[in-house]
Amino acid sequence: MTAIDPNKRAALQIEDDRTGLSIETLRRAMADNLFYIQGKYPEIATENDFYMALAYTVRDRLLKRWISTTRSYVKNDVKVVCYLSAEFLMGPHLANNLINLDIYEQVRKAVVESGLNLEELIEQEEEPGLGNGGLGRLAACYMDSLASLEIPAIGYGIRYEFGIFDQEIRDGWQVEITDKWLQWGNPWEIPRPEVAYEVKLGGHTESYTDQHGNYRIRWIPDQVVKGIAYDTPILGYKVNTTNILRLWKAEAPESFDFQSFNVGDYYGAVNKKVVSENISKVLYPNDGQVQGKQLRLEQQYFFVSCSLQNMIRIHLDRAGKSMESFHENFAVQLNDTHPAIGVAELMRLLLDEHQFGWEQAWDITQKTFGYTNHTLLPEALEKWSISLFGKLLPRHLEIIYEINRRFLDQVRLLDPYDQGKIARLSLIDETGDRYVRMANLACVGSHAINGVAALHTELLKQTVLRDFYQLWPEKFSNKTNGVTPRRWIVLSNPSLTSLISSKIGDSWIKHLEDLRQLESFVEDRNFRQQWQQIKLETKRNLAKYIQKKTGIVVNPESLFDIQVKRIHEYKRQHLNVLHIISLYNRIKHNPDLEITPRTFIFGGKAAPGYYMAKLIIKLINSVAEVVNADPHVRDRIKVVFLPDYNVTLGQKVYPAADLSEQISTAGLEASGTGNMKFSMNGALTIGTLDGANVEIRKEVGEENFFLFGLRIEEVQALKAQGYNPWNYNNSNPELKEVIDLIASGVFSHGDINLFRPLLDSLLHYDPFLLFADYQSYIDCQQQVSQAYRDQDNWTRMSILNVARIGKFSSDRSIQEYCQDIWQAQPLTIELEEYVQSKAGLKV
Ligand code: 26Q
Repeated sequence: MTAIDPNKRAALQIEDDRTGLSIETLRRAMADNLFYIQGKYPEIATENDFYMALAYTVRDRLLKRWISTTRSYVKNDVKVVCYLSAEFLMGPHLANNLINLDIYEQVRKAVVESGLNLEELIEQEEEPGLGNGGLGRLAACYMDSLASLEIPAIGYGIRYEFGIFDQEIRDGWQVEITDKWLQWGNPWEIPRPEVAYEVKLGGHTESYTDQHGNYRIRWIPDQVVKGIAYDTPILGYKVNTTNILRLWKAEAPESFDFQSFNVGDYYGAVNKKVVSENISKVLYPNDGQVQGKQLRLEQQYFFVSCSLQNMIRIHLDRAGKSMESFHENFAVQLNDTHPAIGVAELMRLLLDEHQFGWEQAWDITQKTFGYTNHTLLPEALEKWSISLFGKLLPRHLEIIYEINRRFLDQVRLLDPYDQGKIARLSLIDETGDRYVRMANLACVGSHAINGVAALHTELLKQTVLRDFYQLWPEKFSNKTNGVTPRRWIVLSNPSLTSLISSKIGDSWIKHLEDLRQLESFVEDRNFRQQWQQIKLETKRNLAKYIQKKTGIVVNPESLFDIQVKRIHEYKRQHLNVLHIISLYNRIKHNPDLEITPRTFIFGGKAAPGYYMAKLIIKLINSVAEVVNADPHVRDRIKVVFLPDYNVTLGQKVYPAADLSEQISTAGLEASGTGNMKFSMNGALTIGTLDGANVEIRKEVGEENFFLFGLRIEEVQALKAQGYNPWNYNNSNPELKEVIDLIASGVFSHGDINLFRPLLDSLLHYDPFLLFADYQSYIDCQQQVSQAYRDQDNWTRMSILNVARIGKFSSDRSIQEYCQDIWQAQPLTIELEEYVQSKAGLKV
């Protein structure tokens, strides 16, 4: 062996500290980052400083993979999936990256050797709450699966300065606190000030004749904002593929500052900056009711325009590429209608900036886009008043009129006499005030349209998108949602993960269908005992957390009955409450009643302007206050509302559940994804035949699922015939007693008016049919209680739920999207050692 040149030895050490995975290297790298990035040494460092040092140590290990990935994509001329979403609810990155890098254990040891605790450092991370609920979290699970399946992909969205509000409970009411997730810095993002685009707003259009004598349109805006890219690397599980989540921040362009400065209007210049920055300031916290606010349309257009301009730049930067082949290199998926303005924007870019003719531009546009619908609720269908739309996006309105003119001409040829159909298909709603219908724009501008569960897709075809389905049945398909087992089992439930892997190996983490092999252990007593033991251990952990956060002491041996999700009338948290009060009444009537002890756990945020949802939170807390304090109850039932439900809390909650509440009125929950997370962690479901519940029940077996409530056809029939809640109330004494008790003021310190709006709605015009499903729900809960008494058999059912849940991996969903909609192929990424040699660092 020849001696190593001392200069090279120094270089080797630098390289190793950035990429090495041995415990000693990780420990040294952390110490180094603490010093050189945080400017601290251990004696004065805060817990957060240590977290940052570790986060940068992990990020260093992502960067090499990221650069190799990007270079490979360019070299191989791949097709890239672009997932456009106004929301990405990613959850904390640190632990997830440790899992996907497969270095959790090494890092734990390195952290211990530094005198620290890994779990405590992980808890330091403030989660990026850039989404409301299901739709945003789905986008995050899909980013994990795309990378894990080695599919080239970019997630495009908005870098909100304030994400979903933090929730506090004061006197039983929800109080919203601004989410300052960026206050301690974000080590996972890399700002790319050079990746920036101008986005025009307002103004008017003009026509002109270009140098070839063609008639053209020019858009003269009255405002321009600049979008700056912030990139977060998204590493796949045990692969090198590292995709990008690219979020746009809005700023004022320098030119505007400069103009105002020249005329001496310094204040005006600064003010323009403030107005521009408003666009990416805050996430709209309502996930149902749409409001038609101008700022929301500005947000949507802003991120979509930046994203499409970015794709075009990437495309044209590739040697020999022209816009004619754009759709061969980019598949753009619209996550609901929030980015649907992209259809008009791509048309504008092709027509006005790239001088395409209409037919060719339209052909490229339709081949580029796919549209996923997430709701059937009419109030959630986005529409924008023509006047607002035309004021903000005058050129897009012209383009939409032209799309509509050509589209409706085509419809008239097929069906000239059906005026009703033409009015329904039109991109413009002219039934009253005129509006642009974003779902219609998304449908005509896409080659593929999908719902998010089998039932939901069927309903879409029969109801809101019926006319489009009749026109283009071939465009429609179902893509049942899925969730990533990396975050929702491996990361959140490590004990269950080891038990499963000790029996069947760990292939299931990438191929969730392999969990089927667990079926052969159902009759293994020892295995069942271990399974039960793990459930108890996770329940103890949650019990500790509950006590720390709420002061309520719960019994880990009781049945943990959990409903966590956004608070909505259609999700019927208040039906759950009616059951609790029914049990309470039974105990009051018969103090020695033998009932299965239960802990009812709720969590979820209400949209700040949704009064009824906030009243439901108040009701839950009020019932909790009375029930938990009543000595007659003797701890047989406990009610807990966990404040500030988010991804981090979800990771603690799903593993600890015995019973998962999925109790929406049939036909109203498009899919649900929490239902999948619970089941994956061995909870049994009580649920209606709604959304993905239908498919979950089919997979796990009807005997392992607690079904209740009206079916969709029965809901429709009941509504057609006229639903009369009074009939149920008057003929069901137990129900009447519950309602009367709430009305009496027992839960509101004697205030008989507090819950009146809720009771009025239930008794007079409840579209969610609580009373119609009440008895069926109560009976079904009785069966649950019975079943739970046979712990051994309950455990069998729990194991079978996990063994048969494989279909609901987001890997399966993404594979279906790739095959049927995106035509995207995987590309295996090899680590390129010469990355560093180019920079002159390799020895
Ligand atoms: C729209 C316009 C203006 C302001 C806000 C919005 C907005 C924002 C978020 C509208 C809807 C949302 C979120 C919807 C959502 O989360 N839907 C859920 O999507 C899940 C993933 O497909 C499904 O599992 C759920 O069933 C569905 O409710």
